[in-house]
Parts: sequence; structure tokens; C-alpha cells
Amino acid sequence: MSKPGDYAAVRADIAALLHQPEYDDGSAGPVLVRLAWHSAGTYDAATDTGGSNGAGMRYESEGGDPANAGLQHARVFLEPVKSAHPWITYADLWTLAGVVAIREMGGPDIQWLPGRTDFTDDSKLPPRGRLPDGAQGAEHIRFIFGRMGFSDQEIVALSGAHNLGRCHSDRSGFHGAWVSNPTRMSNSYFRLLTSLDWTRKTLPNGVEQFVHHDDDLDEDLMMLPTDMALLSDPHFAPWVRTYAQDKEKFFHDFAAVFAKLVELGIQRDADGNITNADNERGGYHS
Ligand code: CCH
Repeated sequence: MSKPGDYAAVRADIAALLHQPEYDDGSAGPVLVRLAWHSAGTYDAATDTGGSNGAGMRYESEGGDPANAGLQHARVFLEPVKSAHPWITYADLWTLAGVVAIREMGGPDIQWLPGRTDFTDDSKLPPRGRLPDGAQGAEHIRFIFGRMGFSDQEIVALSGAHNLGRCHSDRSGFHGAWVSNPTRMSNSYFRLLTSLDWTRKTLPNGVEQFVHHDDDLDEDLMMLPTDMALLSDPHFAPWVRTYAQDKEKFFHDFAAVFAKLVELGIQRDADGNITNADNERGGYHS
């Protein structure tokens, strides 16, 4: 067991588990990023509820939400890390894992602070229905992310995470990856969104998505209806084009907004200590 507060040891163990030859595209990274995002993306600024504090996905009402289908794989990948460092809270571990995975997959360094606590029952969990629905359009995205307090530019920057990972028919109903190298962070998602022809396709399960046939891979790349909405909306589209042309700016803005995402609902004093934690457990500070 590591010394409480030794986050470098936790980071090293997360990095070491990313290589998973039998899983998806060979990396646990993308699903860990999605775990971090879904743990935080329930935040509602108006009522100051939801967010990454609490690690609510350990409970059925949040963990069993169909929007979180598949994220049990991410939580299982992290169990050995939790066992080796039992002093870290799940809420800290899940957010830190996303940050470490992004860096290890070639993305930017993202500021991360510890101190989240794990709820000890399910009484404070956010209601289901706060996460975005990929079948919808720009109005929905703006409503969902506006509720968290994000601007149009921040929404587009965050969406660049779809450079990573893939859709699974048995999780969301959508199918395929957005880019041909889905375990490497870059701005390919934006470049492909702006440069390829995307055609609407109805999958055998009735779900509609957009596809482009990649002849080299002999496989379809995909976009969700929500991804296409970023390109058709007059306020989102300029940011899509900016990030397609400028990877450094995308990385810079993505790092800032992902750091903001995992801090939603968390209040800290000048020393970085959380002032609205649920209880005293896990209150270690680096
Ligand atoms: Fe996402 N995402 N996401 N997404 N997402 C899916 C997969 C990933 C939406 C829908 C889906 C963000 C925003 C949105 C990741 C990160 C982020 C899937 C497939 C759907 C559907 C799930 C499956 O079948 O396994 C929608 C809608 C929105 C916004 O409107 C944001 C923001 C982030 C992070 C910053 C990552 C990573 C994946 C890949 C997961 C994997 O298992 O490979």
C-alpha cells in the first residue's frame, strides 16, 4: 500500500493498466475518459447538485442508468488500483484516471486536484436524464452543457474527446469509432468532421448515425447526430473549424475545459482544500 496522498504512485498504476490487448482497440484509456466525464457531467449549476464528488455510479440508480452502460468495464479496470491505494476515494480515482489516460494517449496535461469524497448512501445522487442523448441536435447539447455552465466554445472543445474510443452496439446502440486511430489523442475528430462526406445510415437495430467509408481500413468511421450538429450550428461550427486547423489550440482549450469539468460542484479554499465535502473521509491533499 502506498502512503496516503501519494498521487504519483496512483498515476503510475493507472498508466500501467491502460494497455489491454484483449479489450476494444487495445486500451482501457477511452472508457476511463468516459467514466470521468459521466461522473462529472450530471452537474446542475442551478441547484448545485451532481458532479464528480460522491462517486454515485457505485449505486444502482446512477450506475444502472442506461446512459452509463459499459462504464462498469472502466470501474473494473480500476479496482486493482483502488486495492493498491485504498486511501484514495473512488471519486478522486475516476477523475484522475481520465486525466492520466488522456495524457498517456498523447493528449495534454490537465490540472487535477484531489479531495473528492465518496457518498456513503444513495440519498444525494442526481436524477437520471442529465447526460446527453447522441440522437439529438444542437438545442439539446446547448441545454445539457449550458446546465453545467459551459459556453459554446467549451462545448465544442469538450466534444473533441470523441477522438478517443468507440461506440458499442450493446451499450449505446451506436456503432464504430470516430477516427481511425482511436487510442491516440489529436484533433482528427474535428478534421474528419469538417473534411469528409458523412451519410446518414440506419443500423440494423434502427439507430441512426452518420458514416464515412474508410477504404484503407475497409471500415466505416462514424459521427453521432450530436457530432454533426456541431458542424451545422452557426455558433458551434466556427470552433469546429478552429480546432480542425489548430491542434495546439485544441489541446490548450481541451485541457482547460476538462479540468473545469472534473471540478464542477466542488468548492475549494485558497489552499485547494475542498470546503463542501460530504464527510471527512478521503480528505487528503497533495
Ligand atoms: Fe461521448 N459518447 N458524448 N463524450 N464519449 C460515447 C463515447 C465516448 C456523447 C455520446 C456518446 C462527450 C460528449 C458526448 C467519450 C467522451 C466524451 C458514446 C458511445 C456515445 C453515444 C458509448 C458506447 O456505446 O460505448 C454525446 C451525445 C455527447 C455530447 O453531446 C464528452 C464531453 C466527452 C469527454 C470529455 C469517450 C472517450 C467515448 C468512448 C468510450 C469508449 O468506451 O470507447
